[in-house]
Amino acid sequence: MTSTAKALKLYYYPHSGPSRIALLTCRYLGLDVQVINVDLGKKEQLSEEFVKINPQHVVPTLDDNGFVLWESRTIAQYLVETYAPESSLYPKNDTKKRALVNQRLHFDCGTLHWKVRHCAHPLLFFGETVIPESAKQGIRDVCALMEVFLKNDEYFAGHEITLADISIYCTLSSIVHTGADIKPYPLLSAWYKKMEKLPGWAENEEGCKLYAQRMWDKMTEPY
Ligand SMILES: N[C@@H](CCC(=O)N[C@@H](CS)C(=O)NCC(=O)O)C(=O)O
Repeated sequence: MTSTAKALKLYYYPHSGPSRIALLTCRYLGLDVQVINVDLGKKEQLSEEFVKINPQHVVPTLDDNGFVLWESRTIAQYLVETYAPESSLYPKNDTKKRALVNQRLHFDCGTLHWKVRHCAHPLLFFGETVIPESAKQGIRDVCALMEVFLKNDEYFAGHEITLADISIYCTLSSIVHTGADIKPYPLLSAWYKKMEKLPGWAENEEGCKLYAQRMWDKMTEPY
């Protein structure tokens, strides 16, 4: 781990979609953050130093002047509530709007992220060399569902970008870079293209490329 001092520290690994959710939220809000790389490939998360900070040893982990927090979407919510409470990223005054953002964040964490993991984990951790067809079907199913979510709204929780978009984008882009095709879903594809304007987009791309390469290194046939 390498570091230079700043109040806000983000323990981060670029391949990790959840890490990128926290980073892109910082970038969107223009926060001055010290990004500290924790190389999961080298198991740096298990170092005594990091486990002392986060006994669950996961990235992303935020350290805000001694206040330590993990879970990417919780970090994103905390950052908006603390540093930009008026931001439309996480609507404050309209409980219905905020509830919709929350629902989409839980959808990302509990559904989309798990579908992506179902593609990745057999290869990354269990010696498989081909993404199971059931996992690819899971991605198609969840894309079809997201197409429905976008039927009436330009973004995932209304007509403005919210944390839901950042979160879903960081998760989905990992598997798109690996080879999943979202062209059959026109609304999702159009939304995905719009996300190129996100602050920190290039950093997300960089991380996705590393993630995809790690997958391709294990794959004996294309996605
Ligand atoms: N739900 C968590 C997931 C965090 C997570 O599992 N991070 C992985 C990388 S994507 C990690 O740090 N794994 C290392 C470990 O469990 O030791 C979040 O959204 O932050």
